[in-house]
Amino acid sequence: MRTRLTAFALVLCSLLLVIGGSPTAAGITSDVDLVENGGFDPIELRDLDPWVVVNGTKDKVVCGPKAPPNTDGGCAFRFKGSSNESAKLKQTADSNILDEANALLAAQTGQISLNFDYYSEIAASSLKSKLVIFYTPDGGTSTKGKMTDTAGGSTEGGERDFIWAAEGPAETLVIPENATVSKVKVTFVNNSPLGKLYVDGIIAILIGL
Ligand SMILES: [Ca+2]
Ligand SMILES: [Ca+2]
Repeated sequence: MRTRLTAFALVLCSLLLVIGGSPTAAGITSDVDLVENGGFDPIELRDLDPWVVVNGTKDKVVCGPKAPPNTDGGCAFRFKGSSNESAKLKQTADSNILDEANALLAAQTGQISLNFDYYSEIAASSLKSKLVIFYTPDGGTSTKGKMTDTAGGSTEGGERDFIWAAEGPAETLVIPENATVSKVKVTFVNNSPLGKLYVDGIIAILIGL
């Protein structure tokens, strides 16, 4: 009987852990999403918020038949090139996200990565991505961390068959334990003279090391 009760207790504990998410041994959230609405879905909303478009010239969320084949969730953000194009898609993390990031960093070193999917049929396409973070190390002075990437050309998968391709800065940013984050901004800048290119599945994530 005792053995059976012990087994039952173990199963119950496992269930509670699963229901409660994926806490670390210390019970701290193991990762924080630094951007929201990285997928621009669902179709009914065509939702841009909380992203902001600057210098927009026909740059917007597109869904359904206006999105490329195999668009995850049905919607993506479309940049349309033009002469002197410098359209920006940007998002600044809100205070709730900063609070979550600082809670994670209170007990562990953090590491930030930026990934997204990119689709382009035009060889002249060029899209810069950038993540900037301002933080103050424990007892230190305000520090700026930055990582960038330039996605260029078409995403031809062979025989004029275009595909969604994974993109993003190859490096990651390491944020010291006990640092206080004051700002996180993710920006995409389109420098394409013509053609359309699409981004979707934008994920900027802070993990504990
Ligand atoms: Ca999507
Ligand atoms: Ca444009």
